[in-house]
Amino acid sequence: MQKMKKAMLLAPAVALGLTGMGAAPAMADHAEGTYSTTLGEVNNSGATGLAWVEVTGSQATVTIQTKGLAETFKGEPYPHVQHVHIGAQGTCPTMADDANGDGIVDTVEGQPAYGKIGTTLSLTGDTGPTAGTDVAVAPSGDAYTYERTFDLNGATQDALAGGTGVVVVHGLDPANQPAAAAGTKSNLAPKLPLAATAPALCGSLEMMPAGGADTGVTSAEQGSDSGTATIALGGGLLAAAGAGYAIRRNRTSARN
Ligand SMILES: [Cu+2]
Repeated sequence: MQKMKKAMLLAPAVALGLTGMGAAPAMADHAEGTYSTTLGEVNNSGATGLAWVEVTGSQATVTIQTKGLAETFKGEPYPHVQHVHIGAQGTCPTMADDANGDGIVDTVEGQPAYGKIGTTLSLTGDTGPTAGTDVAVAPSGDAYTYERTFDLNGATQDALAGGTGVVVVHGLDPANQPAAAAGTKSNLAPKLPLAATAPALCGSLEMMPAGGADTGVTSAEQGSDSGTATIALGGGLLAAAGAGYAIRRNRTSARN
């Protein structure tokens, strides 16, 4: 009798998914693993980069290295808003996606390929889509290493697990772009020129094979408190790393 009463009391909580030990772990773990991508240029930005997303439970540690991005904007370090886009093809746009023919694939024109913002890769604070155009929390300059660990929202976890997560770094140098880049306002942040929010780098995140080739590239920790970390590079990514990246985590950009 006592047992049955307890079971009846538990039932509604289980149905609502309120029990910590119930269905939750399976949901939380489905995206676990390390995802990586080589970031390729969009809009002839001339930039290059690499990105990793290590998911453990609901936590993600995101590392992004960039080179060759726009350096300054009105005399200040150029802010590069960056996101994990989700919910579309999981691919990067090409110039063929320049729907209005102005010579620039803007952020909206890229959405059929990479989707909308799932996670904002900000330096501090909110990592949701609403922080997407907040240049005050974006890494900046022509080359940076970004690293941050934060709670990854469910929609982005789902996209990673489904193979539709795409890292996009925004912000073009108007000097290297067609006139529309400077003369047209952004369709995302109307106070900014189109170039400021148009994509400059893009890469589709793919899960790295578990137990895959560990090349033993060990990060040189520089004043970090997180201990020694090793980035196991798959064969393909290692080739990309040959583009001249020192694999290191010096937290020059992420300040939190
Ligand atoms: Cu974006």
